[in-house]
Amino acid sequence: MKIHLLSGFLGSGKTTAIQNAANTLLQQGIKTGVITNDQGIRLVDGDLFKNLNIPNRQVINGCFCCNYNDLDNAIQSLIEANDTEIIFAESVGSCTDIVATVLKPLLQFRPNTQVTVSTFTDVRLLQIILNSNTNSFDETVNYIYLKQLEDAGIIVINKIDLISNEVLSAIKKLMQEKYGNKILLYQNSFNESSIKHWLYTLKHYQSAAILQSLNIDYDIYAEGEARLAWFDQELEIYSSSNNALQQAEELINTIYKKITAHQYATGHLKFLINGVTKISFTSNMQPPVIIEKEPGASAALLINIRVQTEPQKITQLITEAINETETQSGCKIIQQSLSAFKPGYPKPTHRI
Ligand SMILES: Nc1nc2c(ncn2[C@@H]2O[C@H](COP(=O)(O)OP(=O)(O)OP(=O)(O)O)[C@@H](O)[C@H]2O)c(=O)[nH]1
Ligand SMILES: [Mg+2]
Repeated sequence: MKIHLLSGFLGSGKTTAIQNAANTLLQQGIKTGVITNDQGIRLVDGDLFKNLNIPNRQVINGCFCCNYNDLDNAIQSLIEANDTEIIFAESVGSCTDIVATVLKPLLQFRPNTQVTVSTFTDVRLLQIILNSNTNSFDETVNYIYLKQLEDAGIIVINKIDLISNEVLSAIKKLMQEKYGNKILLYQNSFNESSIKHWLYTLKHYQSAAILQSLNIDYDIYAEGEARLAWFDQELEIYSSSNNALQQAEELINTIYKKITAHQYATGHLKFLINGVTKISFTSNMQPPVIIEKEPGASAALLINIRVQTEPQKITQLITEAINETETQSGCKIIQQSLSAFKPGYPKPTHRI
């Protein structure tokens, strides 16, 4: 039995890599399962896997480390229900200290299990942070980012398809200097051979037991977590003109435009339309989204947002975006659920 833990900053591509890796393994007949995890209650990544027909469980309301028993129950449940041989477990993108609080407890309490940890990074943000160029995140958030890298056995430098060969060569040099003692993978998570190379590395990884627990200041970590507000909401859009998907697109773009106008540093804005179409924004510089539109009287929209501001400000911004979309397009938007908060002080169940 193998458990592959994924950590790494918000929007770095963990879910994308898991989806493609799980499909590759399932096609080979290997019983594979996925555990997603985030702050909040209604989670885009969790719903996505439900609809992809990949065996999955969720740990909600906070990170694996603070909900270790829920993680363990999810592992057990996948094993019992599906005879699962390989589990990918994706931790919250603002979480760190995984080696001490998740990997080592798993090795101790599940001694017959092999465990790996891969830390994902978006190569574009990595380049900014390594070059100490200013970015819009608070220094406590950047502290978490760097601790995630330090904590890794394997660092996956992801989205290399989005940079030039020159930039890639410079990053490789820097990473070798700073993290040359770790396994460094340069990946495009949409590319089959990239994913197969990551899977090969995970299969042959033997060094989990010698990974060192981090030396980390939990006060700074807690402050970084709290700087990034969490917001999740479920909406139903009703369209008298049979254009619900068009109106979902309008609402998504209005929310994104408002977040950009406020210059809130974006961790990740995720939207799931009708349980199947995932839309992601991971920076303040993306073009508006265009979705494939079929006529429809209603559409379900699940929103997950992690940006650097106060939760009430996000709630207010979403309310304004909903009102504007209703007025401009004549649709009716019903709010089914809402949860908005600052994540609390991390209190791991175990720390070894
Ligand atoms: N171009 C490119 N885009 C990628 C790659 N991997 C992921 N993405 C995109 O990056 C965005 C975020 O991807 P996710 O897989 O949701 O990221 P995540 O790390 O799971 O995000 P959180 O769960 O919020 O922490 C999505 O728009 C993906 O399509 C990649 O290798 N190349
Ligand atoms: Mg994810």
